[in-house]
Amino acid sequence: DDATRVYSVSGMTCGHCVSSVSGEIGKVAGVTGMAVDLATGAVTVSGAGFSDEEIRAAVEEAGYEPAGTP
Ligand code: 9UX
Repeated sequence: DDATRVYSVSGMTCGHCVSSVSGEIGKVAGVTGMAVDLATGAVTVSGAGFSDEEIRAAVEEAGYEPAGTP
């Protein structure tokens, strides 16, 4: 099922942070698009078949902290 979910990520402070997080989330199977808002930490992920756990793991892999929904 297609889904769009919003996650909150703390610790991103520059465009390179955004690139790192986007790169890792982009590796998750089923992700077809994302938008990272540097100012708010809101990370919107769209696609099908991905899990919250996979997204959180990708955020941690990139070196940032997944938090609750913004
Ligand atoms: Mo920019 Mo982000 O120099 O951790 S990469 S602050």
